[in-house]
Amino acid sequence: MLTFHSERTKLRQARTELNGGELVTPFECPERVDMIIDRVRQQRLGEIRTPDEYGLVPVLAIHDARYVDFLERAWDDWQGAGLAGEPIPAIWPTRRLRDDRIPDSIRGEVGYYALGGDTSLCPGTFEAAQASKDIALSALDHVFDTRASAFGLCRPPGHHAAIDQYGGYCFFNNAAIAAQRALDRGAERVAILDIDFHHGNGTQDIFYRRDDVLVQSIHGDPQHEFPYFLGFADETGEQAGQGFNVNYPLPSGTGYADWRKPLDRAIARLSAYQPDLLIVSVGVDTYENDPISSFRLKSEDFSDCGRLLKQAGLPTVFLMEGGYAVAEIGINTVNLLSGFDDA
Ligand code: SS9
Ligand code: ZN
Repeated sequence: MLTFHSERTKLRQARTELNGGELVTPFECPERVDMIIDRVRQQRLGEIRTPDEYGLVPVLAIHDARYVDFLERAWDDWQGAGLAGEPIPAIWPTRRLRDDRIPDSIRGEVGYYALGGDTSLCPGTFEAAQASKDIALSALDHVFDTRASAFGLCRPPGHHAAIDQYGGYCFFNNAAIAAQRALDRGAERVAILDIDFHHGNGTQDIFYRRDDVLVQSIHGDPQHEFPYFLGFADETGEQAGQGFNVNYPLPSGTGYADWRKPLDRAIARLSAYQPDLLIVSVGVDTYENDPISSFRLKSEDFSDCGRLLKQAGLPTVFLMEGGYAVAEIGINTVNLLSGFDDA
């Protein structure tokens, strides 16, 4: 399988993450990419290619223009306001406040556009987010043109990013941007399957009223896991999208035997939908030793998961999302991709 990779993804090097009331070194770090690419080489997964550049047009097909402009200038504006640390919101337009006005001071804007306080902005974030979506689009185009599968080593991840919201380490929704491009190139139906530990709230929200993208997510129950406020089983889509969103929340401590049951159901739902192409949001934070998650998948389980995904029989675009056990992230990710290739 072909891998799309860019060193530009490492331009995002935030110093801080607000975690449990402390500023820690971010879990979502550039070393994740090095570990994965090293393993791709070591295991000879296949050729590694640099992505093409697509500019902002495909981003604006999904995201709000003012949001994109905000991301581009946020770091400079924060510095310009004389603020010393990295941009982290301290107030949000939550219940009982108005969310129909956008402040014109940077502290207010950060609160308006952030979905959480876990994702500090830094110089290089906008450029890395652009590299990440270029990787997703290049992988999509390769799969669209050849019907062979591909891996986009995206970073920063994308599935928590909504039309005008960043957070959960995500800025541009790479999977959504790729799905929209497939449709714009003539696909009739696209399916997204999100196997990251966390619910893909951004992806769900973007396509919630549409029937041309089937969105399914297997994740830690939001009753007790990030993002807490979306990802429940009763969220099935609205209007034209009714029945085209499927959530499979699972309890803490879920191991592979119970994790693969919803995977089988998701693959069955996929087959009924008959999409032209499948996009897998790949998170390996379902791993037993992930520092911020609570499932118990073992490294060899990812190989079996890849094998099962092959059964869907679809041209497949794998896009990297989460996975924070840095020492094992390469093994787990490449196990999944090789499991698919070898099946
Ligand atoms: C650790 C918890 C907050 C949320 C996790 C985002 C995962 C993206 N401070 N971070 S795949
Ligand atoms: Zn995750």
